Amino acid sequence: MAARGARSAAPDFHAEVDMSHAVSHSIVPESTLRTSEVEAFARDGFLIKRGLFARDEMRLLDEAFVGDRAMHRRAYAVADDAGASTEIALWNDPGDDLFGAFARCARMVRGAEALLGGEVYHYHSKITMKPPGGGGTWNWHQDYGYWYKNGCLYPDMLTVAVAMNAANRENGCLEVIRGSHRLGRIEHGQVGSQTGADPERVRAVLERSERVAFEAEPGDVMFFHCNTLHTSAPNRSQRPRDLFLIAYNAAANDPCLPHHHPGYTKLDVLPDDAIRARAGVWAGESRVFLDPAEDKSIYGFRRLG
Ligand SMILES: O=C(O)CCC(=O)C(=O)O
Repeated sequence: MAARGARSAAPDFHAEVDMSHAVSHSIVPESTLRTSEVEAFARDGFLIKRGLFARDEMRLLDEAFVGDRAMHRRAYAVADDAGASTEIALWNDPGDDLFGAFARCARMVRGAEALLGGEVYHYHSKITMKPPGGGGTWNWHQDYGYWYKNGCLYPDMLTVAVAMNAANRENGCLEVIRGSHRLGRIEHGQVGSQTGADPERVRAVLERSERVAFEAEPGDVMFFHCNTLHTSAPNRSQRPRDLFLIAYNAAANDPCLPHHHPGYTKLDVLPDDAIRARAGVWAGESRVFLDPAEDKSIYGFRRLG
């Protein structure tokens, strides 16, 4: 069978993979995911892995996040439908520092490959921040509501959300609708300054489906499909709520349009111990952050730095 996205420089073995059935079984022997977990992802559109990252690894990440001032200076705020703002810093190149080690380590990449059925590359990384007593709503959306417009032809993409602090409904944890990836792509339009899913459609889906809160401890992760509807509420607590989100695209799904995220770029996968080996290694000013002015899928932003 010819590989889809054939102009991709992806390795040949993808020619054997029919991505439309990609989530039904694992072809990635190095993955630590069990077949039952791959099946759960195919059924539910998400998979929660508790403690994928150890406490000491999360302490290193927290130290980097607090200490790396560039991350905060280059963050920007995006308004929700109620006029409150939620904050984000985003970059395309995973890099070779501690943040890059999380995005490139085998636990993450091989997991994403097991769930998407073949090689993936790093599409982008971001940290979304809701400070104590603040932060707005991420209105209901599918990530593919954004990424479709970027020329990603197939929904063979996913995001891994890494909880950086304890999260529950009070501080605005991530919430998903079980099975909503099977709806296909819903119409998206402007909601506040965000791209949001058609609110009428979301209401109807919510009446019929289970809403699941990703209540988490640091180091817990949720893999979720790019068509899984998700949201998060403002932070009504006195604790921060920060989420490290790493998006992967199937190598065979090289976007057909140039846009503000990369096309297929071979990912140099690191062993899992690369995180501890990069303790205190932060890219700082050398990281190239996305300038939100380049992002056509948001309708306004406010620079924070
Ligand atoms: O930070 C969150 O709660 C969700 C962020 C999100 O959905 C996104 O960046 O696409």
